[in-house]
Amino acid sequence: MSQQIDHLLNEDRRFAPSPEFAKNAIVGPEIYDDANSDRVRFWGEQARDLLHWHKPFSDVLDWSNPPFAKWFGDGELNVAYNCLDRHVEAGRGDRVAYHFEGEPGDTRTITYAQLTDEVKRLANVLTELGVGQGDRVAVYLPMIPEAIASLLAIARLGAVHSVVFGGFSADSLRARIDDAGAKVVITADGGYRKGRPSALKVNVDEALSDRGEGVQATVEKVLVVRRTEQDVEWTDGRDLWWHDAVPAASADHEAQPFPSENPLFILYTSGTTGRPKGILHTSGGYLTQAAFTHKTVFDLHAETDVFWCTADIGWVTGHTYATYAPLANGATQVLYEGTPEFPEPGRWWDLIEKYGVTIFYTAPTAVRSFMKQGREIPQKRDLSSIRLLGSVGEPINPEAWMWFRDVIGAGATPVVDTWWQTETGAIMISALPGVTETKPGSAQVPVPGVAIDVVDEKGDHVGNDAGGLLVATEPWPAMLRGIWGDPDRFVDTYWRMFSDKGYYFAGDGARRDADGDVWLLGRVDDVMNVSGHRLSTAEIESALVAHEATAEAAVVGGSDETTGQAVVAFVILKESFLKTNTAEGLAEELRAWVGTQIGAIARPRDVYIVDELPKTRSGKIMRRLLRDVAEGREVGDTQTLADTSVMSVITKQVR
Ligand code: 6R9
Repeated sequence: MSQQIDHLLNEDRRFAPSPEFAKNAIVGPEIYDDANSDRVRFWGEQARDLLHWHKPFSDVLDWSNPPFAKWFGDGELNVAYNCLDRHVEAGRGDRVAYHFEGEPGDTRTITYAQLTDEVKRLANVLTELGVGQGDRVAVYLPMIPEAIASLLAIARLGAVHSVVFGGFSADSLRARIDDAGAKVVITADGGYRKGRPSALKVNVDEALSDRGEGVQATVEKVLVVRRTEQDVEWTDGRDLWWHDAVPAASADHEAQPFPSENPLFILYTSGTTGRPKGILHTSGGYLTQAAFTHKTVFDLHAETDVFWCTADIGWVTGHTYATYAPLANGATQVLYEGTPEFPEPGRWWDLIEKYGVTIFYTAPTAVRSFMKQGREIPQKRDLSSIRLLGSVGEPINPEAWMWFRDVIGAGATPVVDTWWQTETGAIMISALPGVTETKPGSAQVPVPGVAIDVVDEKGDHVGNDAGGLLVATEPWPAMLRGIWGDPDRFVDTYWRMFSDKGYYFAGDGARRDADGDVWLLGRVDDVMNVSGHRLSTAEIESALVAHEATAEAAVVGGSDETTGQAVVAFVILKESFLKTNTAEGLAEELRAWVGTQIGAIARPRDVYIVDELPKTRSGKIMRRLLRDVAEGREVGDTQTLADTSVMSVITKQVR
């Protein structure tokens, strides 16, 4: 990491907003003073300005029982009403909500009026299926308009969605369905990826089958979208087709108000243990900060902009910036089902040209893979509609930032690097494009109304030109309200570390430069970041040891040119298996195994078969040393190892 820090500290390029951009910007520099003068008043004003409250709130923040916050606690609203009906009622029903493009090239233009209509019908169907306030509904869908409609219909009923990424396995889906106690699952026969129909319904069937002795699935109904027309198994009485149920339902549905703190969604994310955490978000605070950051960080002019966030709804970025925030702000978006490379590497640029995308929000891993393919590909398209670029998911290295600005942004477009997490719900650190002089590679400053700091292990501010841990020092509206079903884990994971100060511990390392701007340096815990997706070392280790051939396994994140980090596994095999198989064959089998256990994104790039793992005297695996091996470095200090010769054996076996 020290090499990386040196590199970052030498970064002295600066890009001030152009006068034209600043002149037309939604907000100016005064917003910081406004927010800093009284943070709580400021958020109260944002909530009133940006949202419709069925019942106005009088209390902005209740922080009397930290870390359990209540924002706008006595107010009532309906999240879907805010995203849909109010725009239609204000005469904006004909505005396009989504330009949808399927991977095979099918398209649909969906206006706010049409989406509202579809959501009302679906809300009636879900009501019929017994879904009401507080019930959990699992969503396992590709990036198609029905996915967006599902989230909104569930929210409309005051129920709670739990989206499971379509790339996750049946086992991962089962664990999430069970943890949340979902009553209904919404899925599709399949979706299109890389030119092929992938199967989804079959995973739902598997997740709901074979529950074992005495284990009752909570799922009563499965609603199935027909997308690929592949054959599916059918369970009568449980399964129903979307195209039978939804069009036949009434399009009359009045949105009821729910308390601001009514749960909106659970989203599972990897932590430092093998068990994913169900991050819980609620309604009013989440939607306020989502809408506020979308408007200010992306300088949204809703009448003219076309916004495209490339994230899948399986991740928090797809929740906040491909669904809730843009809809709350009445924006027009692009929704694309497939991968950037299909049918050929310029697909995304074609979409930008075709739909006149003005604001483009994606991940550094995508930018780096486009860099590899060469600038000729985007340069063949007309990308002149773009006026703002955004990055999220992992640190963006200065070279990728510059390439993004130069090649995609014609050397003139502002780039905002936005730091946030599933837990924070919305953007926390970012430049404001009409205000901030940007620096390639730095997320820079907290957004107005958010208080963050970089501190040492005791929680003391490190000052400028120093590194430490990133914390939030004050509650923020979109903050997670807990971990589903596990309040102790919530307190332990995020609030124990700096409990005397009451700070939220983000799990990221960061540095302040001489100006006090923040540079994110990656996770400080056993969480990896592969292509912007969070994966836990423990989760993959437990998948590996679940294979009959594995005796022991250790997983680390090794740096990777394209994906940021890559999963690297060190595995000790059971003797008996080595007698009948080759090490190479078993390594390949284990890679595939992790793919089926968790999902393709978790599949290790490398599986090294070794005889031993480096352990301390107390038996802890020293991943730091394995990371040195994975990255081809000189192995660091081995003094605390129980057996100091282990590392030379491992190094030999790997090379
Ligand atoms: C939104 C999202 C969160 C983790 C976070 C950090 C990394 C996200 C970043 C960034 C540097 C950025 N991260 N954005 N690191 N610069 N702009 O990605 O949520 O999937 O929960 O991941 O991603 O390490 O802690 P999530």
